[in-house]
Amino acid sequence: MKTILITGAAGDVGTHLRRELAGKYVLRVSDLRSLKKINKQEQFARADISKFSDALRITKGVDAVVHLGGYSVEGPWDGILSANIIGCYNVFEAARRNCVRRILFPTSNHAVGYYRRDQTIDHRVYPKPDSRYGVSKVFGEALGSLYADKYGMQVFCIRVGNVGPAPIDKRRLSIWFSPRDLAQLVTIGIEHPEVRFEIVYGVSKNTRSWYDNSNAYRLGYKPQDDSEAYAAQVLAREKPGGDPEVEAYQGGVFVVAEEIPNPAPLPKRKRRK
Ligand code: 15L
Repeated sequence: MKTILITGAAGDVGTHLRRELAGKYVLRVSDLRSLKKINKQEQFARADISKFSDALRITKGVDAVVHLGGYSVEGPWDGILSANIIGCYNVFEAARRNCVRRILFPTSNHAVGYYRRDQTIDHRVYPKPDSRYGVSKVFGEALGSLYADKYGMQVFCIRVGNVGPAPIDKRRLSIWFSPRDLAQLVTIGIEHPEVRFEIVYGVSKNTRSWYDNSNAYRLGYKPQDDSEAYAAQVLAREKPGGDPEVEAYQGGVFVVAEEIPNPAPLPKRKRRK
């Protein structure tokens, strides 16, 4: 059985993924925070990926990395820099030094959030990040491209929409990613024999999608879910009006967001006396 490192395992996406992949892989689950529950066939490795020594330690001896760790929303530049730029570099470089060839990088719809909602975009479009967070995801994609070309690593970038049991609002009807579709696409990223450098969209087969996800389909992705089943109830909850700027762009509120507090703050360290 392959051993897969999941960084940022305590977050929402990590929690869904661990549940869905249980029993298929040995999961080395890593985070700054403690995990509420550690399952059988999971190994917990606490790490601060902004420290290279931690990144080296957790990537040792694994078959692939799913790098979820870091800020998952807009935030202060210092935090984005340390977790998503330095941390991301550390994970790629540590994996390379530990001869781990395959990295899955769950990037984000916010790497391309400044495309308009009336546009359909594919994996070849020029990045248009909608936030500093989005810029950090573009950085990770670019780093993946470099490590694939320069070092022959196998890099699978998933521009994740919104993962959850059901779509939560109108925008998410276009970018919803059900947990079982997430698990299917991640499994393709781990197992597909011909991955060199790929960008795919991490979304279900949503009727209202803004993406041409043909690259994922080419690699065998067959999503099982469509947000349309929830559309009536989601739209009934929607308030009329709204900021035209937010409504125009795929990134939604991220195009106007400034510094949102980190949902995964560093644990308070005890002061040394
Ligand atoms: C993301 O990239 C975030 O990680 C997630 O928290 C959601 O905000 C999602 O995008 C979204 O666009 O809904």
